[in-house]
Amino acid sequence: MDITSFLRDNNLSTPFFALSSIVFLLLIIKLAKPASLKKLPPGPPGLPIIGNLHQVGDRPHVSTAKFAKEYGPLISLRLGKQILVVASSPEAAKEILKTQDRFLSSRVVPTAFQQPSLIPHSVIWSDCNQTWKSLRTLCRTELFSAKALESHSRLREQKLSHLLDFLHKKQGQVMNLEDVVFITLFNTLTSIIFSRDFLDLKDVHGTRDGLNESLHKIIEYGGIIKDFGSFFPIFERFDLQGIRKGTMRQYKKTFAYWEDIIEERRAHVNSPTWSSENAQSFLDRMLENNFSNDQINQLVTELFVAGTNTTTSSVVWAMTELVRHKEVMSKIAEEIKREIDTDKINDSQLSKLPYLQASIKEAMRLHPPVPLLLPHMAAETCEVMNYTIPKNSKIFVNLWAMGRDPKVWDDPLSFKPERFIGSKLDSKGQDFELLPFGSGRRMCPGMPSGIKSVQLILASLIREFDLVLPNDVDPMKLDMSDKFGIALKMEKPLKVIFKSKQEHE
Ligand code: HEM
Ligand SMILES: *[C@@H]1O[C@H](CO)[C@@H](O)[C@H](O)[C@H]1NC(C)=O
Ligand SMILES: *[C@@H]1O[C@H](CO)[C@@H](O)[C@H](O)[C@H]1NC(C)=O
Ligand SMILES: *[C@@H]1O[C@H](CO)[C@@H](O)[C@H](O)[C@H]1NC(C)=O
Ligand SMILES: *[C@@H]1O[C@H](CO)[C@@H](O)[C@H](O)[C@H]1NC(C)=O
Ligand SMILES: *[C@@H]1O[C@H](CO)[C@@H](O)[C@H](O)[C@H]1NC(C)=O
Ligand SMILES: CC(=O)N[C@H]1CO[C@H](CO)[C@@H](O)[C@@H]1O
Repeated sequence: MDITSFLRDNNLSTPFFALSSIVFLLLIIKLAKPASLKKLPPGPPGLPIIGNLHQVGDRPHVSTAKFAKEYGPLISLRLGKQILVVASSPEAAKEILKTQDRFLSSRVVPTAFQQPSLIPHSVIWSDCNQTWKSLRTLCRTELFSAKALESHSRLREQKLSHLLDFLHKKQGQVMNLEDVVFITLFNTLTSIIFSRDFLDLKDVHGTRDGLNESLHKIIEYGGIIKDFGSFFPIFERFDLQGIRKGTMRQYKKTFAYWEDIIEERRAHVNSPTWSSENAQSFLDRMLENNFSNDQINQLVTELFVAGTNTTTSSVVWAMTELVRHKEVMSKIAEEIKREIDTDKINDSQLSKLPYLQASIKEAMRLHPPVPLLLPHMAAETCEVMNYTIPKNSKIFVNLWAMGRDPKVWDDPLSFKPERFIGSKLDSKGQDFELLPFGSGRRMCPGMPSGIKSVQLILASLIREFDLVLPNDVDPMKLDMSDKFGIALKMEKPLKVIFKSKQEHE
């Protein structure tokens, strides 16, 4: 039967025919519609011009978690001109960090770090290009490979000994855990890079030394949330808030601390008698690769910024939870006593401490040091969970929200390391429920070093000290609220008294 006889036989009226043609046409248009016209992930309605800017606040991990509860695991917000997409479920995280990793692994560079002389040498802020690849390769082989970690274990253990000796001497006094851990980790890293300590435990408030202050200021500038240049690109180049200028000032102060060391080692490395076996430090390796001072300064500062603040945050949050949960603390202490009989704990013994490891995972679940990962950016428009993420959108993965989601975790707000005992769930980027280091091509390259440091410091402190809160404060009444920065920190720093345990006096 041909179409005309079909129409005649069924006595279809002209209006019906016209209507069906329209429907047919619409269908074609819909099918042919390019992905970019599909809809954005849902999100709260915003205001003209500023969009949702006023709704994000200074704890974006918390505000976006609230929106996710209402609008689902993939939401979008508009911050001025910028579209922000936030993933808040393991499935959404997997789509972004695995399935579409190729398209969603560029970076949005905060105003602070948009320094024309330095940004071309960045590992953290480069797109996934040749610069990024070769810097990550250099770091992987020279800093984070099993061989590199082993060759640095002596330094790590030495800095830790300094910390333990210092705390034994200071026992009974109130200490700020964050400060002493930060100094220890910082000196470990500078020893690996420059064969030198830059901070001193005895000068714990950093008054004598401007380096700590400058680094912290760089981190603060980088963490500024109300970075208007990035929301309204027409203002970007004016740096109205002085963020870019301020950061550069601190960069210059920071670089001055190691300028002489670079020149001295450069002379060595360039001398005719130099051979690779003479290399003592990561600096020597960078010089062997013909790095300019700008290249060295940028990489080193990025390693300090990415490596010390995060690791300190992990130690402090874990210790705070352990102070609150005495039964967990005692179980760890027993495990250490049972498994380790040497004078000092070394790297290779950490695998014997599964309950300690479970406790660290549990602390990272509740207090991910980098709660939204570092900002990713879409290099291409692409589709995630049937929504469109337009090119140049900024993307967050909200680890904090996933860690506290009852759909993902049983009794999510309780601190229970037991949940990881006998479970295969790990924090190394394979299990999308727990991603303190991220996953995929942008995953933290420093993870092996970060994990070892956190385990070693916690194990040693627990083994040698009882921790007591000053003024008999009830541990369960500790203020656990957090503050968003490059690393999530406690609103009120943990102040504790270290008491040497009998057998170690
Ligand atoms: C417990 C400690 C640490 C945690 C929780 C942590 C976490 C993270 C996270 C979440 C990211 C971003 C991943 C993403 O954007 O998808 C990251 C990136 C990075 N981390 Fe770590 N990190 C730690 C320690 C370290 C250490 C010790 C170093 C080096 C000394 C380091 C160097 C870096 C670098 C260079 C990047 C940028 C990688 C890139 O953009 O390709 N991190 N880290
Ligand atoms: C890599 O990306 C960064 C920033 O996006 C840029 O400054 C740098 O020049 C790029 N490197 C190469 C080799 O394209
Ligand atoms: C480093 O400087 C910051 C900010 O200036 C300060 O709060 C902190 O206590 C200092 N830390 C150390 C370890 O000196
Ligand atoms: C560094 O420069 C020297 C001299 O210009 C050259 O011989 C050497 O091959 C370069 N090394 C690297 C790793 O590029
Ligand atoms: C760590 O200590 C154990 C026990 O003393 C020893 O067998 C092992 O060789 C040490 N490992 C390292 C890397 O020092
Ligand atoms: C996306 O749409 C397809 C086809 O309509 C559907 O089968 C699939 O379940 C959807 N996926 C999600 C994550 O909603
Ligand atoms: C844990 C830790 O060291 N946090 C620091 C990270 O940097 C910010 C910004 O300066 C500091 O305020 C934190 O104390």
